[in-house]
Amino acid sequence: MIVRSRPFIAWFTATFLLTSAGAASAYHTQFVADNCNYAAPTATSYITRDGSATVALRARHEGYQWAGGCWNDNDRDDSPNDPTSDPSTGGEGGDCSGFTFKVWRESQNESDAGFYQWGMLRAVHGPFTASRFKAGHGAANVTVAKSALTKMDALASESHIGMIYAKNADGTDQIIEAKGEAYGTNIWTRTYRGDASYSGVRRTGWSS
Ligand SMILES: [Ca+2]
Ligand SMILES: [Ca+2]
Ligand SMILES: [Ca+2]
Repeated sequence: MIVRSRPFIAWFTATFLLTSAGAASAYHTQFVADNCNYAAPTATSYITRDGSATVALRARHEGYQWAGGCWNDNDRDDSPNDPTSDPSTGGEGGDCSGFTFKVWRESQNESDAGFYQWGMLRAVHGPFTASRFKAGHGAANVTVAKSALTKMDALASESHIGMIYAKNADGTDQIIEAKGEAYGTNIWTRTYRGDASYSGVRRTGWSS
């Protein structure tokens, strides 16, 4: 028994240490610390719906970070399985409102409706929660009837916001959104338009 137990203990210890190391590196992947920057945004004179869709698509298949706003474009979640609802985990991705803020080229100054291009790896969330977008807060944002919504407008509830990538014939939409820690950022068919808890929101000033 003694002869047999020693390898078992060694195996168990090695496995336990590997498991612990894996868990430790999944939490605090250091994505923001290792990859992101705080460069000033580039002021631009316009915004187009097709251009913003292209910007949004780069975030597709990347991660989700509560209160985050920095991602790369390698089509994998570099920071999976972080604790949820923790703004300090420093993982890859925007949250729903941070993603919308960047795609809509908004200013951190809420009274400025101008266009500011933020780099993909620029860590920024902006001042708006989903609830505040829903209420049309900020000079750049207005509420609109859901029937008037078009590509790259948004549907927002008190706790979530997603942008319309395409409308489906049956009244649902293909929504591009930073959905959550377990889901990342992607396009899904959603019924937000028919859901009374969601309202229509638009970024003002599209040139096309
Ligand atoms: Ca991508
Ligand atoms: Ca990634
Ligand atoms: Ca994450």
